[in-house]
Amino acid sequence: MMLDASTTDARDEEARGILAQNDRGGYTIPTAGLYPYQWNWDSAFAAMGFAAVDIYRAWTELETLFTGQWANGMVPHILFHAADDGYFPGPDVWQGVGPIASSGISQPPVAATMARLILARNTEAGLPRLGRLYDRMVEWHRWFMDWRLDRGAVCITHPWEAGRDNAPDWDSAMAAITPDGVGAYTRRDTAHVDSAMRPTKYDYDRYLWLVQRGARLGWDEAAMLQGAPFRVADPTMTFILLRATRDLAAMGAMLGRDTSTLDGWIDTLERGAQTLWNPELGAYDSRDVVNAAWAGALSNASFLCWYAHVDKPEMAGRLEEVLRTVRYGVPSLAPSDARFDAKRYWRGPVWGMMNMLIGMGLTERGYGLGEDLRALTAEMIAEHGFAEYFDPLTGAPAGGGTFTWTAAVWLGWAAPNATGV
Ligand code: 2M8
Repeated sequence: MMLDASTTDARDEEARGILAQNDRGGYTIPTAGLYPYQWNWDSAFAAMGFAAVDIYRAWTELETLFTGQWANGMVPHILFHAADDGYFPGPDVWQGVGPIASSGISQPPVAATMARLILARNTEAGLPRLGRLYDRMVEWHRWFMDWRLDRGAVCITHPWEAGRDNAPDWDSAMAAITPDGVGAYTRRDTAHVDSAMRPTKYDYDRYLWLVQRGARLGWDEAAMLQGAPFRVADPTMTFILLRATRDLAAMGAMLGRDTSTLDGWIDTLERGAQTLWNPELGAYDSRDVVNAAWAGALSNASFLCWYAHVDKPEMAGRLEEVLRTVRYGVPSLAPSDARFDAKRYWRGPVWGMMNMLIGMGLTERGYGLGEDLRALTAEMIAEHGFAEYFDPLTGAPAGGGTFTWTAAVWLGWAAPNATGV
């Protein structure tokens, strides 16, 4: 379907309005109410969206994110800049040990890739800003290489670290946890969003149990590694870190830096990505390191392979199969999987930013499916608005509304007028 100019213009305007409305001065919240703080990968997407409007504001978004970087290089997944009791768990539960109140885990490092896209829009304006961020980005990537690898693949230590919170990828690892002593708590997310679209209490008990363990150990990575109860090698992290490290190396070369360390990391991560190939599933999958089990999940993260410039001929066929069963792009889980749930968060819905990363990769690798995915995402947003995520069968909006990364994806990639990717 071709989008008409008036619909496109109206959505452009709306998307710019959402970024402005969620801007808290130097950083952007994902959406008011449900997520009132700065989230790591949301912010990187926001920066990419801002670049279509104001290139300087785009760099500021990334700079604010890195003000939360810890001494060990980690960049937290949430920065609690200003107290807000609409979100749980807050800073008192996390007890982060960085320069500003934060969580104690990270999130998929899309920042270097988004920085490279922003830089390409205006290199002259961007180079000095990048020059100040570059070493911090390298230190963050080094932290992943030091603390998160298993056979070269990147592991998560908490479902929230992958950003795909309740994906079936973590089911075996979550089942092995007995969340004793977690205590009473009040969730805030289900006050904002229908609980059928959110993780269950079973999930939340385990999420909190893992947070409490980290806080008790002062978020000391060496201490947390001993007897680690949750460690899953994940395609989201592995493909995204591999891609981001390539982009960081390319930017390092532009700045005249020695990138040999980054080149070594790229080799390691390329080998690591191959350890995520599950021959039984015939696709990239998550690998539970503690319990030595495959997830058996054909997810949207499986299809990030092209984004990391990792080609496997079977994957295009797998993607076509999945796309035939849905309306609007890559669902977070293949509908043929018995665990598929069209509205429940990372167990079925379509996410605009995942469509973007997959689509970028496909286009870069010469697959026409990349443009198809862009057009489908544009239609989905034009018809159903700027929701957090969408039912892949009907497009019905789900989760939070007026969502930053959906607006950013529209402005930077999906919209007919977008020129950012
Ligand atoms: C969701 O995760 C947060 C915890 O980090 C939550 O549900 O409370 C995920 O979709 C995550 O990927 C995203 O960054 C965050 C904010 O949009 O929300």
